[in-house]
Amino acid sequence: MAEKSVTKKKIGSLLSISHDKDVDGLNSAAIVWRYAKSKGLHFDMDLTDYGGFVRTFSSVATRRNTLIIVTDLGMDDSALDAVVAGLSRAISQGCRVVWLDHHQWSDRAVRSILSLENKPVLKVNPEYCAAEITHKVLMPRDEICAELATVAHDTDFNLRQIDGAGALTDVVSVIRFGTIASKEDLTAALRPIVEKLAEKGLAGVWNDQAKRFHDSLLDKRVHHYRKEKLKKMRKALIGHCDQEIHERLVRVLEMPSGVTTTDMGTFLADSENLAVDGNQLKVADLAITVSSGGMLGFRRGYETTLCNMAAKLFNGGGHPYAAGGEYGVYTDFQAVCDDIFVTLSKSKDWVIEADSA
Ligand SMILES: [Mn+2]
Repeated sequence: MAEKSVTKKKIGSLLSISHDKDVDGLNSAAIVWRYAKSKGLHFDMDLTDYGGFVRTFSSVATRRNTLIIVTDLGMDDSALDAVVAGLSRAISQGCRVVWLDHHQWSDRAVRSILSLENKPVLKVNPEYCAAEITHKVLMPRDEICAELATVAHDTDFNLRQIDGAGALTDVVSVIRFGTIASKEDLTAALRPIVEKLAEKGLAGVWNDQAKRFHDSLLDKRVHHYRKEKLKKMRKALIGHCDQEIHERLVRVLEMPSGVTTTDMGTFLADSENLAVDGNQLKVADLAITVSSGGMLGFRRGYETTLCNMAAKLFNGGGHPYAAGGEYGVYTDFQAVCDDIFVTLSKSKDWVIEADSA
């Protein structure tokens, strides 16, 4: 019944909406691009982030006879009405919706998407990264898609076993931070990278023998970024604040601009980075970064703490190994540390007890 009310015209184009923040979002979009090519569909792409949903999904309302595939984005519940309105309009104009993700979804958000017309598909599985889900659902037998999924998994689960995957993470950061400074459109800036990934996989951008990018200017920018990043992380470490709470070492740092929380977390988990002024610091059980806007990042050095449970005490959430929360705008870093320590000392939910392991 519902189907008949929808304009019956063949799908002729594909719109990929994916996350602009990391390799998982990019590779998901690249897999969707390969799928579009295999089906002979005209391809458009919109890379976005939480906070950008209203803009992205309002523009979706102009679409006709388009397959809309959303990847690596959970539902931003505060934008749910705008998302549903945009998608409903598009569907009434002959579009179909496929949403593939691995984040936390509220029951209400799931119901809203599944109650759309024209047989929406929603697959959410937190066990995989989004590119893996996209690969399995759209192009399970395509080898390049399989590689793109593996590369994304390496970065999303922070395994760091594939050199090109780590380098690609830095490319996303270089381009992201670059467009923030120049106010250039991020989707347009990332498009050439995604296009090459869609054509040839990682080899489209990365020379694995020489361990460098084909694009020599990009390669230079990545090198420079890595050097600067390391300097900034070392400086941030010098200003750290440590406290032992429930027999767990908690370390709080101010997050430098132009560095991702994941990079900071990885840096802090390696004792080789922790020699400060001739002192060798211990790897912390829980590391918390405070951004200048008051956002908190949670990473752990050992499986002795639960980042998601710690983040929950600060209006946030995430995974046991990585999570985010909120403190609020601040001026006095020392006061922030004390506040965080007091809050953490009031709960043991974030501590994994040794005897329970
Ligand atoms: Mn992801």
